[in-house]
Amino acid sequence: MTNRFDPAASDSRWQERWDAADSFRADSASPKPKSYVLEMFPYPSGRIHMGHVRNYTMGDVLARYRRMQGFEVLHPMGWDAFGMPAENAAMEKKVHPGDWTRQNIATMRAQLKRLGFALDWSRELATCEPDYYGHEQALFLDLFEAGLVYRKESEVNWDPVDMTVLANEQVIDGRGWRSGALVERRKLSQWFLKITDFAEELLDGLKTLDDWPDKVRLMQENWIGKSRGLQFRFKRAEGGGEIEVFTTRPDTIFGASFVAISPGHPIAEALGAERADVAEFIARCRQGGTTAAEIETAEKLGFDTGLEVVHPLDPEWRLPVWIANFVLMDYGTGALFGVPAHDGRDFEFATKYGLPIRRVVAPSVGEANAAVTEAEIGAGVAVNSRFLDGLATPEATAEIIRRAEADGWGEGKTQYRLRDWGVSRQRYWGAPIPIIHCEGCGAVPVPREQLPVVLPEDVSFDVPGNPLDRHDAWRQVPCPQCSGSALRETDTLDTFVDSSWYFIRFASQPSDKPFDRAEAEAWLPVGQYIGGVEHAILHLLYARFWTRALERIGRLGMAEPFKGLFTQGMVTHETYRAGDGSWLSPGEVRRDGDDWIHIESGQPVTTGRVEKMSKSKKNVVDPDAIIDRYGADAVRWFMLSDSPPERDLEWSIGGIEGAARFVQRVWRLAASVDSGGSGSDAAIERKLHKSIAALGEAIEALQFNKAVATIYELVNAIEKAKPSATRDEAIRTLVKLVSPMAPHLAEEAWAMMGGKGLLVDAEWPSHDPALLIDDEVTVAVQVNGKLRETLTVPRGSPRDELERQALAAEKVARLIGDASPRKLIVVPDRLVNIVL
Ligand code: ANZ
Ligand code: ZN
Repeated sequence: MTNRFDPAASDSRWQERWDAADSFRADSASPKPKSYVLEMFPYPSGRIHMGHVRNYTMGDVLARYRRMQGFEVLHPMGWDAFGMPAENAAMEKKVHPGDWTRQNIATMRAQLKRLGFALDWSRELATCEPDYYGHEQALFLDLFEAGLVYRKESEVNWDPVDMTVLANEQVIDGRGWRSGALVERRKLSQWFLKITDFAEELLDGLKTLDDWPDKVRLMQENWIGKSRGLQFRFKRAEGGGEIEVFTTRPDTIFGASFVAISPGHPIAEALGAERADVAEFIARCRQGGTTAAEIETAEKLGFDTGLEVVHPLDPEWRLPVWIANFVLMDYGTGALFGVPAHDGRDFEFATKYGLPIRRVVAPSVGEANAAVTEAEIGAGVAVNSRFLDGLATPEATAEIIRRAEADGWGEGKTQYRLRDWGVSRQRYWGAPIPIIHCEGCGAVPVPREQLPVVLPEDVSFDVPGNPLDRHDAWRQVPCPQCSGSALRETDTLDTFVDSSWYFIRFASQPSDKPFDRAEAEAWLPVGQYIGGVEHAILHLLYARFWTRALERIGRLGMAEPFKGLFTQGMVTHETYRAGDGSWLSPGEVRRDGDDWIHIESGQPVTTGRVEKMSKSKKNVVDPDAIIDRYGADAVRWFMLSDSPPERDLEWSIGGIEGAARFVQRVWRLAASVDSGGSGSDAAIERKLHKSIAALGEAIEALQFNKAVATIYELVNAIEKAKPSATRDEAIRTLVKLVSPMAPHLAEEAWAMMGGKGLLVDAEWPSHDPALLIDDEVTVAVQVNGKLRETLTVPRGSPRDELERQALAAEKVARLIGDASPRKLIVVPDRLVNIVL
């Protein structure tokens, strides 16, 4: 029984023991210092994948380590359970989104439990349950009352065949993903959160996040996109009216060759109402998706309105007004002046429509007349710009802003790329927005006592569109204000809202309110947050915003929700293809010498690139099958070992088998304890203390591969050592040290060695700093102050011993010859200087 560790028997035994002892329940009232370790909660897509395993193992090591260090640890798990895949499944498989989601949660929860994560399951939550989203609705109303929520017309992707709104990710190459129809942009009244009110704060706050990766901070900074510029007005040449524009390059004002307005600009719309050709053009612009990227890359389309404006610095200078598809309505003023020589989009536009291209910036004054062959977007000096000529870009910019302000035709302005957050989704499987629309009273909040607004269960997905729109029994309600007949809002909240505050609800979950402030503040901010870099922008920005919004309305006393952030790399795997190009899964192929063979057909297989595990490439490895074969600890160990955690980890059979063998090596050491050794072993003792120190440092820094390497080294050293009491003690400590990574093995070994209680409750070993210091020192030997030799001697060697060795050293003896030293200076452990 003791010669092999048997995960099949052990894993579940210890999981049950931890459960029974409530080992991982986080006590908010505990007097211990608190530590909140959180991994980004999963979307319940069906099954756990290796990426989850890697992510959660990292968090688990940290959580278990902190717990052993004496912290009260909060390490929760839940489900980001609303979202489109559930509706797609409903349409394709005729299952209710709720059934599909809850089934997936059950499967994935069971899978996670098999990995033995130290999670407080008592705090598990699923965002699709009314006891979560009801509180979210209350928070939404809090923000609504604080003026941080508003409604406005905004464009959505409209599928004209399926007659439904599409999410951006459902628009593929400008077409609806199911119908294949060309997508149109349509205006709908939608709900927005005022994240732009926090743009400066969110930007500033980034500076305080020292424990975040620089790249994530930079991505957020770019997303917020602060730019300084000039907002000013062009007078209409026809008399009456102005067109206001925003520019970040006022210095290029003498290079303007046209003014462009968005198809949604009021002037464009007014023209469209009068003229069929304008209306037709605007309609053409509306084709294609609503993403900024799509608008950016779409072919530039323009329409010359025939209107003109006057240049603000030259009353004689007229500029044509065009309607252009690349001008966004919700940025700046929805209008710009085009400078083809110095802006890529303007260059493309001017080239296509034969508009002038005039250089007004050059590397030097001497190059004022160099030809412009492509847009030169960088800074330089102003040329062909009248009174600006010769000024460097920043000075020219400042000068124009100064004049505009002095003469009253414009103002310097800070602009952010960040837009308000549109949270309306025309979907069923989301949190209903708690608003009732009444013809007389307008948009009325659902009274608090009527929350949660629960999603109706009896819906069908036979017809495209949002089933809530067709559900009259649910929709038709009396107006809370006038009691007249009114209709519920049928839009649901963006699922990013759900994930913007779940970490607060984990910390505190009373039933009568979203969270208790004091309890939440006892845990927050999250000490260490771990997740994929794909969430570097939106999720983290929205969660930061939500936290600040709660702070502003006096609900929570902190500005930033996540103190430390770590983004882990992906799990990758080789890909395989059959002769006909179809993908093959790892289970369908086998190795044959240096080649791979398709097991079923015996045909050769081409191996492809190592890529992120994905269903479409069939290069996934199912965690369950691997746990069945090797046990939880081997999987955990492998997830931590081969690569730095921020980098990709390539899955390999060799890797998992190596991990499984290592688990057995530790087991054999544990089994060898008390096999008769007595006496001490100073070398092993030092190795142990160095390992404890190095391991702690590695885990604190989340360098799990280094942590693993430290343990490997320690195991190697112990294996080589002769039996001794020190060795036995080192093995007992080793078992504690591996426990955050391989907790089942560690418990089993601990029990076998006669350890008391559960190992999870043991204290983390401490190291003796004195033992970190090497016992040998290098002593310099100088002759007349010049280094001639070095000695390696035991630390603390006596003076006369140092003198003797120094004088006996070959080089030194040769130098001294027959002379007798006048003086010998000895600095113990460091230096012997012989003065001749
Ligand atoms: C003149 C100009 C000259 C510009 C030049 C750029 C280069 P960022 O930096 O991202 O804030 N712009 C203004 N409003 C716009 C809108 N609604 N849709 C699309 N583009 C718009 O972008 C600011 C620049 O984007 C502005 O500066 C304006 O073009 C354009 F050599 O004005 B610029
Ligand atoms: Zn009413």
